[in-house]
Amino acid sequence: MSDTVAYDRHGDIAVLSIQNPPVNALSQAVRAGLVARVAQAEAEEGVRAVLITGAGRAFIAGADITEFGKPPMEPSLPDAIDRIEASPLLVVASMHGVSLGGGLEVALGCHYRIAVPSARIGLPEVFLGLIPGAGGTQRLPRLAGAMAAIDMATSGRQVGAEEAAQMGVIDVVQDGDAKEKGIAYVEKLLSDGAPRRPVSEMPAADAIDWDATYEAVLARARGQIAPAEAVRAIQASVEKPFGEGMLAERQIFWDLLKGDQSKGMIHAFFSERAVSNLPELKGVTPRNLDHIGVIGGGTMGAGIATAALLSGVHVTLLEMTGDAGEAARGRITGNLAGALKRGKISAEQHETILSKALQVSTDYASLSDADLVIEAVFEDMSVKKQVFTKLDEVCKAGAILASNTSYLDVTEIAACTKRPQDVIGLHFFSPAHVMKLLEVVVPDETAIDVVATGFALGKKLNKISVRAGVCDGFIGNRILSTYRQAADQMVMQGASPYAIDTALEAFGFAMGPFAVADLAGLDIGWAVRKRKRAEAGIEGVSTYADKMCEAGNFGQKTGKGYYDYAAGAKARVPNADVMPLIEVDRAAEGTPQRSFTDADIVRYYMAAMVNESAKVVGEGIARRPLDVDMTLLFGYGFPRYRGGPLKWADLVGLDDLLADIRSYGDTMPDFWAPAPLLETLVAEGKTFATLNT
Ligand code: 3H9
Repeated sequence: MSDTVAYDRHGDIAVLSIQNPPVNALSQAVRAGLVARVAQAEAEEGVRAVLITGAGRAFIAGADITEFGKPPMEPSLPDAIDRIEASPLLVVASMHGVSLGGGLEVALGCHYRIAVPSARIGLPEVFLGLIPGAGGTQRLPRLAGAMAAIDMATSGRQVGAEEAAQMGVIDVVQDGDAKEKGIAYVEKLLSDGAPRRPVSEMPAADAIDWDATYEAVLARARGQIAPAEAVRAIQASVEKPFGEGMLAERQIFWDLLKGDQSKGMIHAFFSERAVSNLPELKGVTPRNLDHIGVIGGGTMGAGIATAALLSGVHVTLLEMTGDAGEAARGRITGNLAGALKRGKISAEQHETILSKALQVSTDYASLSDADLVIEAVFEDMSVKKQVFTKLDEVCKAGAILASNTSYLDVTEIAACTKRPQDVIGLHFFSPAHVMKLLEVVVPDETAIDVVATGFALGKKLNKISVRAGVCDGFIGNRILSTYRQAADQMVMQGASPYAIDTALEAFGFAMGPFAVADLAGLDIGWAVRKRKRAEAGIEGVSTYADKMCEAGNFGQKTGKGYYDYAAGAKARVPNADVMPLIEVDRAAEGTPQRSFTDADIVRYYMAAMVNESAKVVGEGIARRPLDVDMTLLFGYGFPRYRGGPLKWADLVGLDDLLADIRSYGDTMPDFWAPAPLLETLVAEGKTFATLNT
């Protein structure tokens, strides 16, 4: 019989212990094992109760996500849980670690539930574009009420044992070993003569205003459909008998599983874990990371310092003057106060960080002992080179010298030092203590343990780290620059920035490109354009975007950009000065005008993004398509339920996309030159996913 569910006797109790490391996912073997072990307990002389526990660090983390998309294998999870609940024996769950999704559903199929105080329960299926599919939406409302079930199933949040007990989901919370406490609890239930108590036989929860709740959840989910569908499934638990409610839940679950949103989110789940997992780093020991230096205390430097301090690292921040140093300290203090307010650190940690872990200095010599120094100074090659030359002089042997540049050539920066093997790019995203993405930019000469240390730093700082090769803009900003140009092309061809933002926000981007530009500051792009024109020897050019900046409109920070923010950042309205400036450029360029539907806008923008992404992968700047997907998801507001640009491309079909790219190229052949990798994949009938392994 199955080893994935161990069986022990403790007097008249059969103890079933799930053993499927690392997190006891409910694979087919576990489901079959549970059913078989319950039957064994029923058949054995003298068994009066069954206790279900999880071996290792969790009760059960849910259905086995790797089985999704494969042909169904018997027994199904709902059938296995029905079988457990229907047992004539008393069935009890003893929970520790997490009980998520199908794991909580197994516990809800038991007649009683005990948990240790640190246990957490949750229905995270929405993060996979799904709803609970094994009775969670039917049993949970019967115990906790419709509103509590809706909260859990639509937010996916984890609930601690005490709160779960107050909700009526857990019967007893007791500290100690889950198995031992579970056995003692079952013994007590048996001696008290406690009856079987199947949740499916409990009365349904009270009705609520279903349509209003559905609409509210739908509006909050920004295009994701699963949360609102969970409301409908919970509605079925109230309005239909248990069996029919289960069928309704099952139908919704299967429809969602077949849909693109769950495919995108499941791709994101696995890619998020795979992205920092580079085969060449296996077995490579990272260097020390106890003391980090940060050069420059502006928003970026202060953010990086904050992230490092929050992860327990000692930071020395270097500024040019005492005043600038104090301003930097003020920024970090403000960031830490935010972390304290949100409960990320305790008052004591806050105090220790400010009094002991942070040092502000104006002397390069204070970096002599740092294990790694990151510069976040002005984005200019000669300034960076001055900094690195100085660092090369003062830093100890083996110290890692990192640049936070977002565009510049890290190989060239490294070349001005005598230790190019110790130089790396660590591209954080602003605000660095909040944004999850870290691009680890690796010049050819960088030592492998330096790369490993970049990833170790990312892990320590709780970032999603992506390996990037050296090119202008690396992975993210290079692709951004291309799809931004596509947006600008559409503006010249007849779409307004507002129509473009609206279409792309409806597609699921957190913000459209022009709203993002306003947030980031229009002066940044202006400076880059001026630099590139100067490098190319072009003078006297001033586009509508330049004119907006010349008028002092840099976006949100000046109150006006593409939008007018007089009524606040969220109450943006189009800036009335912008369209007339655009009209002037359209007339001057003589670009043929056309109309764009929302779908046309999305297609044009996404085609540019996918094409550049394919070039980035084809050139080896990103190792795998999933590296691009995670970069866009965690750094650029790409909707998670679409998985990333290359997952999206696979889902919509590469041949149609290539045909569109070729058709856009009729007027701008250089910009729209198809990526060779995309052409190869189409010719071979393959998808980007085939390159992810
Ligand atoms: C569901 O239950 C549907 C049902 O309602 C209905 C069905 C009919 N399956 O995250 P970690 C792997 S939907 C397969 O690094 P942590 C993970 O990929 C499911 N594999 O550790 C990783 O593999 P690798 C609802 C899984 O300590 C390894 O385990 N449940 C699963 O930071 C370690 O994971 C969820 O959505 C799984 N369910 O976090 C829970 N879970 O080492 C999803 C994990 O090869 N899981 N793996 O990279 C989580 O939230 C976190 O993994 C957890 C542990 C909190 C459990």
